[in-house]
Amino acid sequence: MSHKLYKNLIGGEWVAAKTGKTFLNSSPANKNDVVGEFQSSGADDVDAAVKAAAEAFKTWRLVPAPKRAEILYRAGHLLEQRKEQYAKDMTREMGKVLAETRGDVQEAIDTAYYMAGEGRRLFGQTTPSELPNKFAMSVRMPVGVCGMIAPWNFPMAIPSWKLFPALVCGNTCVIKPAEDTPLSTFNLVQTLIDAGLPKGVVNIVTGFGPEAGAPLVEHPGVHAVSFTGSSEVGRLVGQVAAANFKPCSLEMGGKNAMIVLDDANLDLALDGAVWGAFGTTGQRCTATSRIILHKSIAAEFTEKLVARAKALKVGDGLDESVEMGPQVNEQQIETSTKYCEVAQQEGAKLLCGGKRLTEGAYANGTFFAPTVFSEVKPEMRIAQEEVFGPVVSLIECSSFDEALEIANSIKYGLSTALYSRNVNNAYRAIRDLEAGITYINAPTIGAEVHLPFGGVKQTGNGHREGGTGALDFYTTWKSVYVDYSDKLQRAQID
Ligand code: UN1
Repeated sequence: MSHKLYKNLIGGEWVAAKTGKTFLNSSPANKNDVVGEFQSSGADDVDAAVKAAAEAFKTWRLVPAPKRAEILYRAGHLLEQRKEQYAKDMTREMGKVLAETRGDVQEAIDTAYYMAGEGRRLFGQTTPSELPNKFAMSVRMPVGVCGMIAPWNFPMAIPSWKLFPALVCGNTCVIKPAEDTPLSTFNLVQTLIDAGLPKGVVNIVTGFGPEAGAPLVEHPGVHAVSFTGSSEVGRLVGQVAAANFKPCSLEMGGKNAMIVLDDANLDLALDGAVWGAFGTTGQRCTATSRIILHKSIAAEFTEKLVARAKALKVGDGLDESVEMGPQVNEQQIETSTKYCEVAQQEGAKLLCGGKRLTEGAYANGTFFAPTVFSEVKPEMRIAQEEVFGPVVSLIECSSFDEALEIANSIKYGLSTALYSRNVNNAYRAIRDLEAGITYINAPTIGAEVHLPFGGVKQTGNGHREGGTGALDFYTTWKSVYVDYSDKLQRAQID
């Protein structure tokens, strides 16, 4: 089957990488289905893109924010019209089921409208001066050229979390999409171009981390870096950024716990567990990967969860009846396989799944069976390390206090959930769970775009995407003093 060749977008032109190399993007449901051929870029390509972004910044920063926002409104509208096609492209390139890829495009639409609204806000502060006849305020200024490295699990939503706030704030961008999902970034950026985005304001450089991602982080012309991905790579990104005093937003791993107490609505908790653990094939940084069960309901919950996991229809996400798609690539299958081995060596009990699916229609794809482990102890690796696959660990507890302690006994702190009908427990969970997100009677996944998204501990480095947190990252404060007294006034002295 013939496939399309995609080029980098630099200064508004589609150009081949100077490396002369390309790579193929194929479907995880069927490796023979080639989605497209993309540029395998290197440092020279990144350099050209950063220069184009720097040139575009000279004029883009001067476009009034409400006018910049109009482009986002139009892009949101176009995304609505293109939602179905872009969802199909996304399912084809990364595997998650159509209902979810539609949701992913919807998240970009939501972000477009939310951030477009910021065009007429971007609030700063006005505040009295300590001196007479003097006016004081703070205003948001764009940061400059922003380098963005995006993951494959939310191939349109997460690039939109990065691009849209950056743009409304007056920045220009160079984005490197994940090598597994470049097409969704192309679709997103094409929409911005069709909505009227000027040349060079967003540039795309495709390729792999070491060759294309590293030079983007290192480039002296990049003023801020936004990265979503593994903690391993995030640490490197953070180190390079720190050495250059570059603002750097890192959004990384999770080992998200759902606590189910003895007073929970068990059927509701089950629905939440299935969705939280196996939605997106477990490949969300917010995925439910630990379920902490009160011992009095553990047996019943476990039995029902295993039945639900076994009944899930796994297959090609383009088939509307499929409930769980493939994992994104061979590497993720290897990781899931490895953790299933490690868990069993540690003494966890495999209740279902635990292996790759290879028969029949699964033969050409990277499918992994929905997997449940019981008898997991909080300190086991399967309870501590991120798998990023359809693998969930059940841990028993005797009390709410113990559940909170287990939930917090990890290095990550992204999302958490409590199922309980006791309002006192709910408020304690909100206060005591060490995480950037806590859900009450809802699973660990499902963040909305107008609230801050991110985590504590090793999940992040203190920044937030979504909501006004994104504006804080993509702007820098300028404090302004206007003295209309016509004389020298000395702060702290006169
Ligand atoms: C991610 O897991 O990488 O909250 C992002 C959610 C989605 C975003 C997840 N809205 O699950």
